[in-house]
Amino acid sequence: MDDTELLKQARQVLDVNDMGIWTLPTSNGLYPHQWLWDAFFIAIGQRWYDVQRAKDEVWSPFRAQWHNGMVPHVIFGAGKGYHAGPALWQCEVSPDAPKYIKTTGITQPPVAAEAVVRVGEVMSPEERRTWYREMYPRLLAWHQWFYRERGLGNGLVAVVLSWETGLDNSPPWLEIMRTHGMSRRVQAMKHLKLERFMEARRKDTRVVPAAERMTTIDLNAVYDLIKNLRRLRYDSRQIMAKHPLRIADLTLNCVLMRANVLLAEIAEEIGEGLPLDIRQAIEQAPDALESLWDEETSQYCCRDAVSGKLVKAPSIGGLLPLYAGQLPKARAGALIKQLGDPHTFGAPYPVPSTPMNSPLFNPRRYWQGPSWVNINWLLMDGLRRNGHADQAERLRRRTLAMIAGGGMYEYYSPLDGAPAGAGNFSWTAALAIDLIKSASSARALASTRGNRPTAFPLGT
Ligand code: 9WN
Repeated sequence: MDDTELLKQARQVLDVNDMGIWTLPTSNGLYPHQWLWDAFFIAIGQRWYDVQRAKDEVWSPFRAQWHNGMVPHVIFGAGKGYHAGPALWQCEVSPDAPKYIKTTGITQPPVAAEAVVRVGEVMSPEERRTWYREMYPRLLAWHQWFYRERGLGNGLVAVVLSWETGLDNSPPWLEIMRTHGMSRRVQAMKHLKLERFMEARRKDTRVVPAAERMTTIDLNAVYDLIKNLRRLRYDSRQIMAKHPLRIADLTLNCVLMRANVLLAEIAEEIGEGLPLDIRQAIEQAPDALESLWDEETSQYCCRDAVSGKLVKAPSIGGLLPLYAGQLPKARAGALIKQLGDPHTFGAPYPVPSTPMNSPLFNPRRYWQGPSWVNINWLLMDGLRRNGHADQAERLRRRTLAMIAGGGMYEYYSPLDGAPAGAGNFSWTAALAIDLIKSASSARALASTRGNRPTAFPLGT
């Protein structure tokens, strides 16, 4: 399939999923509401054919921003059949939740600043400043929420549910959840082998094969952790003292580190002074990231903030420091080596979400192996900023070939490229558009961004 046909198909998916000012992640029924980081990836594609629509997409999750600044991971609409709907979350227990719109009580990686800048790139400087002025206070309130309410005091922030990482079912979180995130109910369920009985009640596996989703035990553990957050009224002081899972997650922290630098660019362009907390977070980022490096296994890891230990089960999150900023050469080199290693991440259809030699690797179960287009996009951006434009270009071409071969799916087997998960998937479509369009417009974009700094050194 050539690029013209791919662009046409991608556009069709986005049009079908378009809800006016926001977009469904998929029209196959698996995710019938608005998801947070999906919206930002979607806008990055929409900017190429409708700037106003892209602005709406970026802005729309902020209509549900909590009073404390958090932007929720799902904004519920009229869609039916989602397995973890408003009745499970009951966010009205929190005085911080918005009154007139139902949401979940957690967040997702803050790709918003990235989307604000990307959409700003295709505007005139004047339009861009207006756009930045509109978005800056909202972004700032969210970033400040992370440090005020989830800060671990060392430049890292805590994540309290795997769903906040966006990589919901990835090995570090499976390890964490299975060792100390299982409620008594779930332990009993496992002990009494009730999994099969519970399986019949699942809604998600009516749409996508069970082998491509979380196991029933793990999903029930997530439900019970949500109920615990609800019991603590989504109050961060309570959560940071009493919730069993508080993790310095790599994916979310890497995205936040990059987002802070982009926020600084935005602030500079509109003549705003960045507050001290965010400036401090930017200063602390190199050491914070280095504290997650494990010499023994030569990889970046998540850290369990409760036990203080590194969580060593490897996942694609371990490569995302490339996206966080400009890494020390030795560290970037180690990650790039892994990216090409045929035993770990160097798969025929890039990039597996779990290394292929991990005991938890499964090519079709979500986040336990399949390749995802949004992660590839983040890696390409990181590779470029770390001086590996050639690798980024190779990944771009192979990602587009994977989409062309399999269709606009949620994820793909890294072994044979077979599509899996939900079809008609919006961020795959949007990022396919971006991967095609941005390559042909690279020079034009560089001139609209002027000489603003894009590299952020994370050590030497
Ligand atoms: C829970 C919507 C979301 C993505 C996540 C992905 C998946 C939801 C689910 O779908 O998560 O948030 O029910 O499995 O893991 O990254 O944002 O596309």
